Amino acid sequence: MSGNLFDTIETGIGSAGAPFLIEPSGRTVSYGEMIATSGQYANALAQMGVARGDRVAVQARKCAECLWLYLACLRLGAVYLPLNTAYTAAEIAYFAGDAEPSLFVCDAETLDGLRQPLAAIGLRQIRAITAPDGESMQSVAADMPEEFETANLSGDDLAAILYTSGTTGRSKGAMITHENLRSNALALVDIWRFSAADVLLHALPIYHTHGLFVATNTVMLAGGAMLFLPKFDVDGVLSSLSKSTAMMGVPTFYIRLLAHPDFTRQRAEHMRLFISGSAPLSAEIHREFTARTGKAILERYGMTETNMITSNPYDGKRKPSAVGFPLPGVTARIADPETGKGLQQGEIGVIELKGPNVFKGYWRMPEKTAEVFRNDGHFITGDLGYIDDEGYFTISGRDKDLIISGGLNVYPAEIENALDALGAISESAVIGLPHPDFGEAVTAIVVSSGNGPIDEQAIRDDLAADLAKFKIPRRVIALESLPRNTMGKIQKNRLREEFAGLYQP
Ligand code: MCA
Ligand code: AMP
Repeated sequence: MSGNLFDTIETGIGSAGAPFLIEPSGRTVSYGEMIATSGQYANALAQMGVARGDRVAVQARKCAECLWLYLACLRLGAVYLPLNTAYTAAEIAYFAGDAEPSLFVCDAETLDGLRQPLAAIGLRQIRAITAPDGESMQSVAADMPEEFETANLSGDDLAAILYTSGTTGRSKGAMITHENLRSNALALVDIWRFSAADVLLHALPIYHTHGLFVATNTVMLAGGAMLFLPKFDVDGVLSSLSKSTAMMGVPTFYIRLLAHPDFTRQRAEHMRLFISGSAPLSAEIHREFTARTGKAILERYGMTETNMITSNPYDGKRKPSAVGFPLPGVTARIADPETGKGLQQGEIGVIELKGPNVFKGYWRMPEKTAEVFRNDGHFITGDLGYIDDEGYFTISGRDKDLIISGGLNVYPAEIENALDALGAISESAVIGLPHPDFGEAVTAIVVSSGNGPIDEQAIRDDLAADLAKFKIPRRVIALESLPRNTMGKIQKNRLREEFAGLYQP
């Protein structure tokens, strides 16, 4: 069989009439319709001149049409490049300039605003995903034949590029292959027992690994259905629980559900599985959830570059604060961050792994790719952890300067560079502080350049011109100077300690 992920999806479909996508309106799209529509979208892409290996960038609100486009890219052998809807035009221009997509797809409302910055970098083919005119992806696809011969690919061919920021420098496009996605989703179907009887409550965005690959690919390979909510909102989720069997979420989902009095044992009764990932789920929330519902959240751990790495067991103890065992086919170890030498059980080191899930490298950045692999082929995650006496992996910290806010990654260096470029600030340190809703909150500690007092809101507004909202510091705190060690390095730990209670109720 071809290495094309779509062929594996199609082979596994039991009946063409089985439901695939259920929208809040009640509209249900069957697997047969999904195959037909993705064929139309693939024909539309081909007619627009998109060829195998070409990138198709997409920044659009969550909708079924984005899924048809994703599947069409798989079928054609094009490379799907989803982008966070919060990204500003300046951020988009960087990604598009770097990835050089042959087509950019966006919402009808953002089309006009993006035309100029994209034209400035030479990108001319830009379309709305849906629009009343005849030019949108949806309109063009509607007139296309349903039959499309899915490209016969190698598993090593690219399926997607997802941008991840770095601790220094520019964002990097992680190149994900068909086999990365296929192997990972098959493992997840197996260990999480997904089947055609499942209905996944899908409330995640679909521009990241979690909502796009972990959720969607797993459901499709099992032949199950998805209840496709436009976004996470507690009321929408509460009213959908009785129609679902499983949910995947970031910790903020569970924090918000627990904060709602209507989230009761009875509401959750119908669900066989709640999964959490993308950020640490506190032991407190894990226990509170079990006390409320009688069910234990299954926590798993992954990364854009690797898809899912470890998971707590379906049967057996789902340990609070632990992320479980390596997935089938994945080998993971704890290593000395400096030397890469394997450490003993119980010792803290960096988590490293090998397996069919590990990406192909960063788009056009061979040196950056080389930096994240050991000579023996292990991928270096930058997450610190240990293996406990029962073999469970536990993440204890990060060997990378990263903040995770509501499941979204923010790299302090990017925000510090933007702050330092403002005339009012001479230097800055951006840190993550404990936040009751988002887990961590982006916080800027700054030193004034002496041209008057720091106006917190003005600084936030200035940053928001170019940076996505979730990256904007919730608070900007001015100090006389930043604490430094004898080497002159800013001591972020001291700042984190000093301001630890800033967001506590
Ligand atoms: C929205 N805002 C945020 C965030 N989301 N600020 C910080 N962090 C966020 N995550 C901003 C909004 O722009 C708004 O700004 C204000 O915060 C309040 O928004 P609110 O209505 O509370 O937010 P929301 O729309 O309800 O969204 C919160 C959310 C959402 C539901 C937690 O961020 C979300 O769906 N996160 C999931 C992200 C995810 O899928 N991560 C997976 C990455 P203002 O008030 O100024 O307008 S994949 C990954 O990490 C790996 C591979 C893995 O292991 O999965
Ligand atoms: P991303 O770059 O968006 O793929 O984010 C990947 C990072 O999210 C990992 O390197 C971890 O730091 C973090 N992460 C994902 N899942 C978990 C988890 N269950 N517990 C703690 N951190 C997690």
